Amino acid sequence: MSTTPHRLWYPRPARAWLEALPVGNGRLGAMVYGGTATEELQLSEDTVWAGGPHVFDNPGAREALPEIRRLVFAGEWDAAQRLIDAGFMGIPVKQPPYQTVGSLRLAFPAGEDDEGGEDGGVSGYRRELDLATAVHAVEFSRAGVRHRREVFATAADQVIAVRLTADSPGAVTFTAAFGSPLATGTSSPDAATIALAGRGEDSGGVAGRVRFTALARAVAEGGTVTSRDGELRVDGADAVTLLVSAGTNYVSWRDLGGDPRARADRDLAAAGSLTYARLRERHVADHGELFGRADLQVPATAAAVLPTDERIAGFANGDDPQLAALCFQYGRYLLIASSRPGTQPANLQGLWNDMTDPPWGCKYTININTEMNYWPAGPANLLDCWQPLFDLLRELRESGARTARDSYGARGWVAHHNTDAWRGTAPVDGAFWGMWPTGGAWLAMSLWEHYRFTGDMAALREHYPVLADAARFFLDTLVEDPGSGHLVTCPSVSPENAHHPGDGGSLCAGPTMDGQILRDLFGAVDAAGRLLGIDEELRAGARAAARRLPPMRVGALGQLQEWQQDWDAQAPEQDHRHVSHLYGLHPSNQITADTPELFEAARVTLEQRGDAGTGWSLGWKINFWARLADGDRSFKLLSDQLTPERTAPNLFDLHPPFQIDGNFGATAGITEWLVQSHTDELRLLPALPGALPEGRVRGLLARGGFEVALNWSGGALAEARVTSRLGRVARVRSAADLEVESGDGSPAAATRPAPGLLEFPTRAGADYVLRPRR
Ligand code: FUC
Repeated sequence: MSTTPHRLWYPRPARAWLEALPVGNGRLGAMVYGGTATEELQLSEDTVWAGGPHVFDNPGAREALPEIRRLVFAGEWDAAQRLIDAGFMGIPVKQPPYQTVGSLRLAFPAGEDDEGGEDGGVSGYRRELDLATAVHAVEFSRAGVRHRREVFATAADQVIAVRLTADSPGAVTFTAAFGSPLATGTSSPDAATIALAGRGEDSGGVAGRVRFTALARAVAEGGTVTSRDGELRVDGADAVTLLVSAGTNYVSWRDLGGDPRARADRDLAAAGSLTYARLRERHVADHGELFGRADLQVPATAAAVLPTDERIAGFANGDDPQLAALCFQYGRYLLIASSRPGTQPANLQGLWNDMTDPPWGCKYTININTEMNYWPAGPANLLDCWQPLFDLLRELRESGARTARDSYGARGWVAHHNTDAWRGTAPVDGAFWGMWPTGGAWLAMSLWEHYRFTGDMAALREHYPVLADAARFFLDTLVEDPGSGHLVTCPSVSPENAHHPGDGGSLCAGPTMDGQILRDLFGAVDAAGRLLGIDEELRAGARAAARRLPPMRVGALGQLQEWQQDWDAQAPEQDHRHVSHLYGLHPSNQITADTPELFEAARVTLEQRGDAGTGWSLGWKINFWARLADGDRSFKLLSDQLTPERTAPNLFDLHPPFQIDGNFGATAGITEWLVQSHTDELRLLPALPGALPEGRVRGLLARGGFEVALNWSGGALAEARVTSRLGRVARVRSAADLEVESGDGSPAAATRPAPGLLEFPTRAGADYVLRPRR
């Protein structure tokens, strides 16, 4: 099979933001339109937020809590909701939004054949984004001159670089200027540079205190460069490198003491000391080091050469399976571009945002969305990209300790369903959506997942306090349910779903998802504390509390109950997009083929909910069906996602509107077709869709410290190569009966403890080749 390049391409410029293509270095990003007469780089910087450092906690919350609990247990949900909305919600009740930097716009002289402002006379146009190099390129001819423009955002040198060239001398002429809804001024600091200064807006009574600066500097070969009153002019150059930098005063969630201009100046000067060729080389190497760690190849059909938007429109025809491989790599590309060590985590739109008031504030919704963003980090071999989430968690431990103390009188830390640049942890958006205390705990499970993939004890030691304090909060706040006697969260919700009509119909005690998350959290704290040899008392408490959590239950319809009570059949929204109680199926491992009744109930639940949903809801269902070992149904959910209704021309997932979680959910789901390790066994091709009979993948990571490469053919495993990083015993499951030898050809000592299970010791650093027994 020849290697298919991973590229998005189009025969015309973008006319709208969702046709433009994203580049990003984790912090600084651009949406590139690829125009010929004009070009727009719509810019984002991940610390440009409205508002400023702020304490969101409601001072009356703690006093209101006993009565809120009483009302919830009494089934007086509407009254409970009124009390929560009046006295428990954060102040203000909405967290401030992430905001756009603005745009850098280039204008080129009109083409000779131009009529009525259209850029006529252009031929041979193509724009593309190469995911392997993270370079955007545009090529076209006009008036006998071939133009090429490249754009990339480099993490190695912290700028966006634009290179404009033409195949005839003196043919590069343009003006460039910044525009921004948040501008406080534009200027020309020197003869080759323009500057934009701006400020984040006030929000809900919180003063806008983020200040930012963007700079653009032209370095021309031949021709002239001038800058006046915020406009840059390049005349008759052979080639031009345009460098864009940006800085803000954001140092951390409670420190705005940075100097935006100094940051932007420093980055521009450093990048400006390198040639374009060198900047590009450093960028391609840096990106490639991450991107190249994994690859998925399936045979390309004729449809694979079509423009990307046509491929999306035609995916339902079933003749373009390679688009699934492109989606897999696009999610990896987007995570690399929006989440690098030292940056903010990927938000609801990753990094890219052209609005001052984007949907849901483009924040961190942590009742599914932010978690989903990071599902690919382990399996798709992007461990480094996880770091911003761990930094966020370290900070939430601090801000959430105040909420735990002031709103609940508890130790530890808590975060509800949403957070932001200011690390807000109080409940927000109203009781119906926001009264969910388990968001921080779910997010914190990523720290334990990191250990499961890496076995990294130093990281575990560093992360442990976040996990331990998350558990302490629940040890202090779980209450005994007067009905069931179990230890439950109260008040809580099963994210965003109502069990009864009425204002307070979402409020409840001990929803199934909370029990599942806390079972995981307590288990992780117990296991981590044991590995580190610390905290025996906390561990014992966590074990005891875990035993008293409500069990998962099968309801009258054969479904997994979403709540302790069998309310599912009467819930007002039977097809609700959240399927929170299947957390136990994915991402957790509490529901597997080893718990057959729950496994079947999870399947029944998914059938009852139906396949329809928002982009991220479909993304989660791709993963659910893969865990249920139904590759065809899982593929069908990807197909439902890959329609013009749910996927934009630029392959951004649509809620709608654009929300990036669906992209990451799809990438994670595709890894689940090929390799699963949630039970600490390596499952090879556990859910291979019939639509992908041939293919190969390399670089997938599995829990236990394994890296896996696979070839398959005729829908069956041909060969697997397992690299052991930690030297642990490998337990491998596959449909075929396998035999194993060491990568150097020597036999490996394997046993078959159960049908379909092969077990063998490994050495750290060694490879093992597995093939079906003949
Ligand atoms: C949750 C979801 C919505 C949306 C929002 C950002 O509230 O229920 O569908 O994704 O997050």
